[in-house]
Amino acid sequence: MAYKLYNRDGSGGFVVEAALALADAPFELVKLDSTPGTPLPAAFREINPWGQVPVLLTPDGTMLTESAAMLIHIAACYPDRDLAPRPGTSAHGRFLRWLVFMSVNLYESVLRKGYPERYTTDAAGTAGVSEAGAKRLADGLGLIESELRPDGYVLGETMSLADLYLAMLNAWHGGGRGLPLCDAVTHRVAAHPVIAPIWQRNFDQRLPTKWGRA
Ligand SMILES: N[C@@H](CCC(=O)N[C@@H](CS)C(=O)NCC(=O)O)C(=O)O
Repeated sequence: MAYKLYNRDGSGGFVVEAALALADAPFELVKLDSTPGTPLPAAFREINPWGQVPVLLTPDGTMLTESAAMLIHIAACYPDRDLAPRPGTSAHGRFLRWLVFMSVNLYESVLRKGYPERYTTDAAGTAGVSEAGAKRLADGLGLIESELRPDGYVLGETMSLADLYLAMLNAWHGGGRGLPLCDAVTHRVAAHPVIAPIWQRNFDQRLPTKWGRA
């Protein structure tokens, strides 16, 4: 039995697809006909009542939403692939900290930037919400930047699924904006031999920076 991943190119399911590929897990990708930055077709609510991608159906048919939950689950299902530190260690605590930080604070900031009308009842105030979302994303990436070491990854010397998440957020942020260590991680993730084709299909058309090939 295989996993089934619902996503649209350029959206947050990128990290889940890349994690499944790193795990060498069998999966089917269901690509929705929808453009990033727009609401998904109403019919998709039959699969996810919250109306968002990614959605992951596990081999036993369990339906998961929340990209961070999917990454934690995949890492736990494939412990020999070293996608995350071993549960119960301090390194795993740090892995959870940064993954949840990025999911709760930074992914959410991207949504504020892209869908500001959801975050205010003031129709005249959407530009401000969008601007504040962009600033919050920049601030959060700046915090991660301050913790990174040159040639390092989110957890130190070893790449983990947290770096895939950082790379995706930083690519959405744009790159070349005073975050050289985040940019370096993004380039290394995008150039990873297993991830590169997935990255290119998701982001090359959509984003001006051709990550991984600078
Ligand atoms: N907290 C969710 C956020 C998912 C999310 O915001 N997905 C976006 C695509 S990147 C989406 O489905 N946008 C369409 C919409 O919100 O209507 C997660 O981490 O998976």
